[in-house]
Amino acid sequence: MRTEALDRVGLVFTLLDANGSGYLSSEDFQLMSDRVVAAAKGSDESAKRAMSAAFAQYWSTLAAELDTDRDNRVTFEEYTACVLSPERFDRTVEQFADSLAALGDPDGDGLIERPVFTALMTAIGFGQANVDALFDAFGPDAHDRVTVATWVRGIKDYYGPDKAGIAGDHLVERAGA
Ligand SMILES: [Ca+2]
Ligand SMILES: [Ca+2]
Repeated sequence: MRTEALDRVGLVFTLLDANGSGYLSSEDFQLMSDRVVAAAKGSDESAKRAMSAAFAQYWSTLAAELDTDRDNRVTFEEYTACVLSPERFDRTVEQFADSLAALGDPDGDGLIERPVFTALMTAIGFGQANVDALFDAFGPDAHDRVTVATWVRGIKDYYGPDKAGIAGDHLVERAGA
C-alpha cells in the first residue's frame, strides 16, 4: 500500500471518530449527522431527514462489513481492512461511497451543489481549504455543481491502495500547501 493511501484512511478514520473514543460506533455517526443537519441551513426538513437516514445507512454498512469481531465498534485495524484487501471489499467501498454521496444529494437530482458539499464535508471535519480544493479538482459545471457519480468515483479512488496524485489527496494536504 502506498503511503498516500495510508494517510488518506488514517485521516478519514480520525474524522469519523467524532467523539474521539479511538473507535467508530453508532454514536459517532449520530454526532456527525446532528452536525451536518445543523450545518445544512438551506435544506428543507425532508432533505434533512434524508441526510440523517443516509448517515445511519453509512454506519450500518461500515458495521456490517468491517466490524469483524462483532463488538459494535470498528477499530482502526478493522477499518484499514477495506484498503489492505481491496479485492474483498470492493462492494463495501462501493456501498459506503453511495451512502456518503447520497448525503450530498438530498433532493436526488444527481447533482451536488458546492455549498451542500462544503457544509457536509466540513461538518465531517475536513478543512475548508481542503474541501474547496477537492471540489475544484472534481471539475464543477458552470453552476458550480458536480455529479454524484463523480463524487462516488472520487470516494472509491480515495480508498484505492495504489492511488496517488488523485483529487482526494487534496483532503490530506496541509492548509496552504
Ligand atoms: Ca468513536
Ligand atoms: Ca469491532
